Amino acid sequence: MIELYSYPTSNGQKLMIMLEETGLPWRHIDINIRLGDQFSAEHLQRSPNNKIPAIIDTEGPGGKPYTMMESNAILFYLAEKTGQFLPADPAGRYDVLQWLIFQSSHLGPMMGQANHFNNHTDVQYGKDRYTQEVARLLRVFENRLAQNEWVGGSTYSIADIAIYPWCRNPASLKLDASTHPAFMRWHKAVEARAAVQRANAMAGEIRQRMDLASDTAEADKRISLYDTRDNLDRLARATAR
Ligand SMILES: N[C@@H](CCC(=O)N[C@@H](CS)C(=O)NCC(=O)O)C(=O)O
Repeated sequence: MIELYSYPTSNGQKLMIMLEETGLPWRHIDINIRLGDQFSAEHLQRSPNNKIPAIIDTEGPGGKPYTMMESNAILFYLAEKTGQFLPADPAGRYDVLQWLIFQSSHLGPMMGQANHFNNHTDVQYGKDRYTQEVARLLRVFENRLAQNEWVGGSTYSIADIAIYPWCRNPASLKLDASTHPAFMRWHKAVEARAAVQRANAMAGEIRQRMDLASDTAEADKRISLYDTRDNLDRLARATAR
């Protein structure tokens, strides 16, 4: 059984898709990042960086429970565990690994910064810098897909699973078939997969449940994900010896 400690953000959703794709038995344990659950002592044991998602595989390596953080490392782990969505040949594997790291070190962080500056600040410099960088990265991605059916090459892989939730809504990224035809072809193919559709539906339900919990919680329990000034103190309090 895979226990997924998460919230259905893009990084959470990619693991829901992978778990549905592989057919592994799994369950979702709500970590409400809008209520600060990521700073609980229990969650920090699973995810020392106070983030979601994390997993516990109750039958990990050697048949023992195994705990992991970092969504793309988890994708890699689940791919190796099941022998799915990661090519067996070395070149194919490294192709997938490159695009997996492209997602976690470029696309994800830059989209996060663009969202922050555009929707939560008045800082024009930050808005321009990150909006332009995201547009550039999406052009890199379009160029890749113009030459390959899937991100990693000729087969659907964990690289597609890692990137898709970040691009679920092409219109919000100003992408369409006239400017990004290869992306739109890929997006349609990903969304045609039954596991992706199941995971998307589940993500909607889980988000509704968790957002209701945080919206109805007392005001002093809620935290703003866009105001990180108290996060060092939160971490220090939770890990004080
Ligand atoms: N590189 C990490 C990023 C994880 C991450 O940034 N998680 C966000 C939600 S998508 C989070 O937990 N935010 C809560 C916080 O920063 O307090 C991964 O891929 O797992």
